[in-house]
Amino acid sequence: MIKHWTKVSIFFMLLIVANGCTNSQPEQNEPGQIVNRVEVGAATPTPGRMTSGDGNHMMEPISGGPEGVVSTEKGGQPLAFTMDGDTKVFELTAQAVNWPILDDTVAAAWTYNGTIPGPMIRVTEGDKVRIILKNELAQPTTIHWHGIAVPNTMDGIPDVTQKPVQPGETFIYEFVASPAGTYMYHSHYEGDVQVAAGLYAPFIIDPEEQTTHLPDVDVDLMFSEMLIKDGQTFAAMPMSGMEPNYFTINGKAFPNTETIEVKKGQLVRLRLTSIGQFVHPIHLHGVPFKIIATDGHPVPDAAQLTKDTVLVAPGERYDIEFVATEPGQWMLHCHILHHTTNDNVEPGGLMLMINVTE
Ligand SMILES: [Cu+2]
Repeated sequence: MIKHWTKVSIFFMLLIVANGCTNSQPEQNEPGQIVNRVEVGAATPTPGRMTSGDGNHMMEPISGGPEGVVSTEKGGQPLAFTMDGDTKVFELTAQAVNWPILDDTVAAAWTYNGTIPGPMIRVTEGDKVRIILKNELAQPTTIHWHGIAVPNTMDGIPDVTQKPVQPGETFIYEFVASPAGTYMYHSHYEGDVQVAAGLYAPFIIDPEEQTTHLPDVDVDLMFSEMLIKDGQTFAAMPMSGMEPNYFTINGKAFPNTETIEVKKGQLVRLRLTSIGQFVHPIHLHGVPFKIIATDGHPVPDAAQLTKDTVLVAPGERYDIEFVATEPGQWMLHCHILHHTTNDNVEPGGLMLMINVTE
């Protein structure tokens, strides 16, 4: 009798196990998800560390690169990639450098690949991309793909969607680039310090099929701020004692900002991006412009405002276009006029020239 019940029990146990197997879900292996390359931390209910918890930490000076070595590189330049099957593979190294924002003013900076902004990642909508981040900073970091529709595990929020990438560690991000538009990538670990220190860069996704007129000149401009006093660099922020005294376009303050060269009659697209912690009403001299995209998304023709000034708040992108009809040296600048100074001396900061020639 006992034997019989044992047999019945085993039979039912096997039935339950078999049933469990047939009901179990197949393993998810969606494109863009990390595939067992790096251990990803389990999600926790605590919010990600967007700001420094320790107030004193924010006030510590940024540690620069090797003493006496000042970068001569240009920021925001297109990053080369290699192909792994149908995936475009990009490599980024988070590293400290000494970054000149003016001929006589060098900031201590944390960067991607040694420049402010970091290198531009530019791909086509639908491309599979893999970004290998190596952290050579003295502290943890992560990357957030601002505005891009990435899988949650690729979103770069420390202790929520991934473990922070510790000094010396490598982390692999992988996703399908979508939708088309003007985006950026930046640190999301103690962002108030790390973004201000220079960990930001442009990310452009071109549409698969170009439906609008392609611009003749296409320039991405990232606005930020810095606080440099007594030869030390601090993370600028809207907080007493931490207010910036330098303002940068693509990592440089006027007159070291890039001059945009344009031929008369050319269509110019400027991708205005505020990555710092202050709002910047950007004003164009000479001709009005149309706002053709907001935060990466195209604005329908009938809704495109014609303006000469557009307020770009932290995190926002405005793609503006205009035809350069008048030859001359035309200025683009922030209209909070303190932002056009270098350490309180005018002219400086958020200004650049658009040189229109015949
Ligand atoms: Cu401004």
